[in-house]
Amino acid sequence: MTDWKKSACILCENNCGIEVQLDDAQKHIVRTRGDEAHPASQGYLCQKASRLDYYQNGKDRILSPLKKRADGSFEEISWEQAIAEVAERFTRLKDDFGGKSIFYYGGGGQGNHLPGAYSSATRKALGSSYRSNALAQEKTGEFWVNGQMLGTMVRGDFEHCEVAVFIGKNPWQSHGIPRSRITLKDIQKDPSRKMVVIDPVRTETADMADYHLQLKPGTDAWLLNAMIAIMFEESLIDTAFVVRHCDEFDAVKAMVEHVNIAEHCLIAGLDEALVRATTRCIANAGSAAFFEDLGVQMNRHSTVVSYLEKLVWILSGNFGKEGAQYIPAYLQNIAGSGKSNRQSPVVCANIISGLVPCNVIADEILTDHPNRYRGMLVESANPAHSLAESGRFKAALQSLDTLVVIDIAMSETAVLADYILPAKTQYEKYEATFFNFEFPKNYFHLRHPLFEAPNGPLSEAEIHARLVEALNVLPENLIPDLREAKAKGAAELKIAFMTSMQSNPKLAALAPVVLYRVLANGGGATDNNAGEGSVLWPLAQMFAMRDAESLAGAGFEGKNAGDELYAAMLSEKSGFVFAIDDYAKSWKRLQSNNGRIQLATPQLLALWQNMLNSSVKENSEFPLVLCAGERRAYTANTINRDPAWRRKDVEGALRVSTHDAERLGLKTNDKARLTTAGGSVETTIEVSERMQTGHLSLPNGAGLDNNLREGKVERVGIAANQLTLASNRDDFAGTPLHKFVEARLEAI
Ligand SMILES: Nc1nc2c(c(=O)[nH]1)N[C@H]1C(S)=C(S)[C@@H](COP(=O)(O)OP(=O)(O)OC[C@H]3O[C@@H](n4cnc5c(=O)[nH]c(N)nc54)[C@H](O)[C@@H]3O)O[C@H]1N2
Ligand SMILES: Nc1nc2c(c(=O)[nH]1)N[C@H]1C(S)=C(S)[C@@H](COP(=O)(O)OP(=O)(O)OC[C@H]3O[C@@H](n4cnc5c(=O)[nH]c(N)nc54)[C@H](O)[C@@H]3O)O[C@H]1N2
Ligand code: SF4
Ligand SMILES: [Mo]
Repeated sequence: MTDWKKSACILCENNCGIEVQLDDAQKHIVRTRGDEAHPASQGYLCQKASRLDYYQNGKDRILSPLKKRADGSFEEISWEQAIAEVAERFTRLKDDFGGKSIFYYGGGGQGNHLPGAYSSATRKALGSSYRSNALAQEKTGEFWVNGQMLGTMVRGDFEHCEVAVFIGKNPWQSHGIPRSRITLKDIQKDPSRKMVVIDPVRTETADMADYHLQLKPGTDAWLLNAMIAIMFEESLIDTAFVVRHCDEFDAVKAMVEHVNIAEHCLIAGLDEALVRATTRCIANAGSAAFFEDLGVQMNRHSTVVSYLEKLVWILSGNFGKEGAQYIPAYLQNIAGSGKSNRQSPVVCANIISGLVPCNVIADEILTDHPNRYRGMLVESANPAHSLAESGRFKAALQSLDTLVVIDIAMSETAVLADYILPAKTQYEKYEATFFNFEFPKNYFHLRHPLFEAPNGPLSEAEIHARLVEALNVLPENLIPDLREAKAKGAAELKIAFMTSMQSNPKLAALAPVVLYRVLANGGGATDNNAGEGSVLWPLAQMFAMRDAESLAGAGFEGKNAGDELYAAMLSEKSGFVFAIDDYAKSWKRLQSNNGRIQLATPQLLALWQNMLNSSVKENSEFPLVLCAGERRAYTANTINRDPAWRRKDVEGALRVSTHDAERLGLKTNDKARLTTAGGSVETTIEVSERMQTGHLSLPNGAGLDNNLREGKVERVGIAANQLTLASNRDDFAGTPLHKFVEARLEAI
């Protein structure tokens, strides 16, 4: 076994720091422990991190570029041929139909965000302007609401809050806050702190809560209306905060006047006294941190719920102070502006933060509309499995003129491609994420390669550099000139780079691959050789200009602060703190027009009114509600493809309440038929006391197809999106309502 090497776990957005030992052949991860020196995770790991070798040595790895033959099988081709033909096919689409006909999907998953940075160059070179990724099937509604109210994203300070509120979020399993289980236990142990969980399921997190509002699935909008109305009725509003910092209070007040608290609690299936006690607990606390996640973001009225959730913490004065909501420093803002000033070309869906709603992509392809998408580049994503109504989405991918997939493995998406470009795994290259949202200290971690890559795969940085070169968009002398400047020193390079970008604004978009070619001439990350980390150089310089104060707080000061930050990015193998703020900083980061929080806008009010006008209807054909994709002990999207990685619940059973199971005569391990408007499957049952009557739950990421290339497909478990419909989506943001899939269940 080798020495302990540092990296990070890539199975969820926490990216906990790890130390691993490899086998003698340097092929496998044989031991894993938490990296105590990592500034965010501090040695913390959950049970999934010990299973990372299932990723590194995963099923169905692709080692050579592949081209689809007419008979549907794949032919191995050289990189020269692959790059030339992909560039040629996309160029033809661009010439015939415009670059807008080439759609880009993906760019990064739970552990890898550098590919997305490099792909921006390829997209620019192709003139491709429509894109999307998983954020547009979960977070875009919230991004837009944040944009309306605050002009930027926010997070909650769970480390220091008096009251923690989780709505549609199960951090015990899904994490999302650093060292989740330790933070949850700290709150539970401290009698002066409280935990509120709003979830129809009695989750592991709910077990720890002081207040568990176990509402009926899909009724959060009614519950939150009741809570806001209670705040008005019981004078629980932080009036001083509202007067000082907020606009449009009267508009909210006018809306709430029509809310009947008792009726709304009844719709949510909750005891009014409990809702009142919970509301008081939140509003009277010195501070409260909130986390809303998929349980509401993939559910009925999701955009309105995001809005009402924010009203609760704003009206109770929980922003810009310790233990409340904050705006973190960022290197790369993955949430975007939250603005929606563009629509998709075929169905005119709202594009939020630059992302086309995932649920309309198939509609934008399966049409004869002249502006339909005709080509697609998919990278680090598996939309054929992860997007709603996979049958129809696969048909859409197959009907494209050209589909190119950059992946490490033969995924459900890759198998449909005309060309597959094999990538190095996240442990064979420099890699990082921009999931760093902590505050007042924020950190960044560039991971160094653990393994030598096998012959064949390339990093995305190299793939995009080759594609951009093949598209003939770089001025001939640019790279030699910049390399010459680099040889003279960092200051010379900076001047030469800035001058070339200013002289030709079109070049700025190609900067990632330009810098990769200049900074990363092979090998490891040293002062002037940054591997795939090259794209961090401009991010470091821009952060130094944008947020010198926070950077100085972390010890990077003076005119070379940007260079020093970049050097630390390359050298700090456990990650490091790049920004330290004080709590008041969130106020300076507000991006609303007048520096005040907007409690209402005409669009928000219109959505809210629509929700209040709506009603809850029973569906006699599908009387149950299925949560299609919940996070469990051994789920991790489709990052680990081999079902054997799960230590338990290998198949991913359908969880059914005791009452429903008795009614249907079902026991754990029985088979049953689950039917929705989208499909019908046979599934294994787990009777669970955690579930309420009428509610069913399937895990996410199960039902993967192994052995796709050989054609002898092996599938274990249910792929949740066999059962979902793309039309089951939020009216405004277009995000799927996967947590509210009407269903019926029958014993077999
Ligand atoms: N183990 C594991 N962790 C993960 C991931 C993984 O695949 N596996 N994926 C990561 C990713 S990509 C994401 S986006 C996050 C998601 O993290 P979460 O959002 O926490 O994950 P989910 O389990 O999908 O949904 C959260 C909760 O919503 C509840 N819920 C269902 N219906 C309703 C409802 O009507 N109202 C309310 N209030 N709640 C409801 C469910 O019971 C569940 O407990 O997790 C990340 N972490
Ligand atoms: N019904 C239902 N559907 C859901 C959800 C749900 O709860 N219910 N959850 C949704 C959520 S929140 C999310 S985030 C999405 C996730 O869905 P996707 O965004 O599609 O992400 P993954 O499934 O993780 O797929 C990642 C792909 O990247 C590949 N990969 C891994 N490492 C690398 C690399 O270094 N380079 C390249 N090029 N490729 C790599 C993997 O092999 C895999 O094919 O799923 C969503 N789909
Ligand atoms: S899966 Fe567990 S160990 Fe891995 S990053 Fe998430 S919380 Fe950390
Ligand atoms: Mo996600």
